[in-house]
Amino acid sequence: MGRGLVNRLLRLCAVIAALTLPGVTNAEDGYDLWLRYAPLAEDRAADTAAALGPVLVVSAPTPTIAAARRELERGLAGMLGGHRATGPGIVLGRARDLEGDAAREAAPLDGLPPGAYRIARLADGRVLIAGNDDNGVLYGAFAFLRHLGSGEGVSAIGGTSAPVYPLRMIDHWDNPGGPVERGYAGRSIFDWWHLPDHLDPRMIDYARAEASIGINGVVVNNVNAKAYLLEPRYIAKLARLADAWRPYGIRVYLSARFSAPMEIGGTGTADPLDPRVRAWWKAKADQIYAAIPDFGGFLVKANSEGQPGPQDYGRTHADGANMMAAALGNRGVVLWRAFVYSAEDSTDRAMQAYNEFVPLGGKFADNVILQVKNGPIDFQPREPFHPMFGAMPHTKLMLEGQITKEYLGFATHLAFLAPLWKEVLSVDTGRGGPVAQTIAGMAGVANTGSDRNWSGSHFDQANWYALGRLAWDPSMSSEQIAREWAAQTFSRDPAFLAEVVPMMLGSRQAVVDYMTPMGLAHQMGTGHHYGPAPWVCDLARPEWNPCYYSRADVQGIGFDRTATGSNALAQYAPSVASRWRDPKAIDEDYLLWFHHLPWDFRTRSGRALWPELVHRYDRGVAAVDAMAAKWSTLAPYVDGQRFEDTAEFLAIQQREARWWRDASVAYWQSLNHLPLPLGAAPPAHSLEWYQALRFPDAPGG
Ligand code: BDP
Repeated sequence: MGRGLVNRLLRLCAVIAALTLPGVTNAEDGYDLWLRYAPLAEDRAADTAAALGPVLVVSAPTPTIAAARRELERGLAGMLGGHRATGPGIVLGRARDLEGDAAREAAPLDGLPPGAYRIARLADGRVLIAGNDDNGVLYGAFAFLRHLGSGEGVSAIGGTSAPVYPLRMIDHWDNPGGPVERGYAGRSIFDWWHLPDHLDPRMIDYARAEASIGINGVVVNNVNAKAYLLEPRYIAKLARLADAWRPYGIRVYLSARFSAPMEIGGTGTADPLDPRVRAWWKAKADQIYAAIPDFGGFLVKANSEGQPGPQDYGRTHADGANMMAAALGNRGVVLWRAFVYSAEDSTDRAMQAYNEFVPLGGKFADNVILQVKNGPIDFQPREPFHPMFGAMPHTKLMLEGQITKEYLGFATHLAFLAPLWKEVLSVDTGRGGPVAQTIAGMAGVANTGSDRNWSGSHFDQANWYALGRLAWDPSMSSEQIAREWAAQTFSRDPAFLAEVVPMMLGSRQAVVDYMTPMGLAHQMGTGHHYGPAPWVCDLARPEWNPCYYSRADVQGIGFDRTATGSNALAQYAPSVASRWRDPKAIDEDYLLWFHHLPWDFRTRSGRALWPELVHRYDRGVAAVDAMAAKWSTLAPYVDGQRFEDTAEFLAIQQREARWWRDASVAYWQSLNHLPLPLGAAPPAHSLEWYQALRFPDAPGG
């Protein structure tokens, strides 16, 4: 019997076993995300019901307070099962509306930023959920449910929490017709066609999900934007969404095409210094604010990958951004993307954004925020942090992460991204502290789509969740995020969490290992980025080619970014650069990002570079096998459909991890002509076989 068949039989037995266990239902499809509010264990439910009671709202029932109350009642109804809450009650409201004991308990909220909340137990046994504004009340309600849902007892729940960043955003790369750029979860969730007359109820569940993790801004359309989204008919549609989401503390933003005044305004130019252009944007902003008084602002991708921008008129990014910022005034912000690299610029692509933006430091208006990807290339499985972080102390920057896994196996591969973002947030820039301290906010490129489970896979919901949690508090550990997500989403059983949390925490490193170990990057297939294509070297622009990044040949591999090469290292603070300058001292996760080395370079394991690389590819494949084996033991804790969905995806990941490893090894061998290290399996197919694979149907392109 083959391994595949054995695995399938084992899984089938596990599913049958699970269905006979109490507490595991079979009717879940992932739609409820982490907001399932599954019944607490019998004892816990009884205790909790006795400790809680009716929700007593002390503030005027604004739509946000009403939403908080509804959510509490819904969550408690779910988690208490059949038990009636008979305790003294839950006091819910804004701090300033509280009196006596409750007001005293809410005092720590004084001076905290918008959205802060406090949960406490009053002397008379009532639970207090107080916010320092309406949104704080809502966030407090969700937090209370999250604690209960993660398995904490009422008496253990309490404390004050405030968002670290004012900007906590989700950027959708949704195109209005339905396709989602780099989307692997079906089509867009936004039904522009029926808006504004019909609002899909899913939009409310969407807002609940975002609010539950503290997201307070949503960009509804692709950065490669269509100008017509700024036309009045779309403003009306957007206004309906804004109205629906306002109670959930969400402001809407639009990706704005820089050439829109020409395309839909007849200005004949989009030159940011031209008075007609300036007047057009001002009038456009006024028109939007008339319909959406709390419109968040514009996200702009300019002079990047063929998008129009101020440089088309000999102007700078600051000229362009400031012009749009002036149109918004103090009503909103311009999120100007720093993801730029140019066909005319032959310097190392990793250096181009820094080169273009850092000289403009301090020249941006107060309501401009530069949105910078976590690393200097493009959402790779691992990149060093972007050198712009910390390098522009007089300009606001925010971090952009990609929740949708364009470069990490799409929705199919299990890769928990909190460790990726934490790695960047916590690294010391050498210029004013860790990245987390140099930024004004976080944005994540959405992974949502029309799939029932929203994210294309059950475990990819965790990445959406993690982005929100880290934008609220970047000091949270990946482990804590994984634990609370898994408890709410699957099972609170400690035995389940003890297995699934470590599995999640190791999953991203596994992807790094089997795709692009030791600092390799961008070895993915052309266009769609699905699967390995390290051999591609004939595309028109050098930096579109995987060979540009690997620089592999008969002698060695890696991109020399030291002084003997592109000197990208010089863009980092001296304290950081000095850590990375020496290939013997650098963290080997970044080795080939910064160094071109001979295949026989001695790595820290004692192995030469070539066997070390093969070792890491194999380690990645083995880690996926281990995840699949682990998951197959977890059926007793997970409902049938979600268990099986995940098991099937893990089987795909096992196959594709081998594909990545084998195709990469075969290609490097064709260059270095070195034998495989002792014990390493030869690739399953010839290099030509891998090179001949084509994927015209790959999603997300
Ligand atoms: C790249 C994607 C491309 C995006 C671009 C961006 O491949 O689809 O438009 O980033 O961030 O990762 O603008």
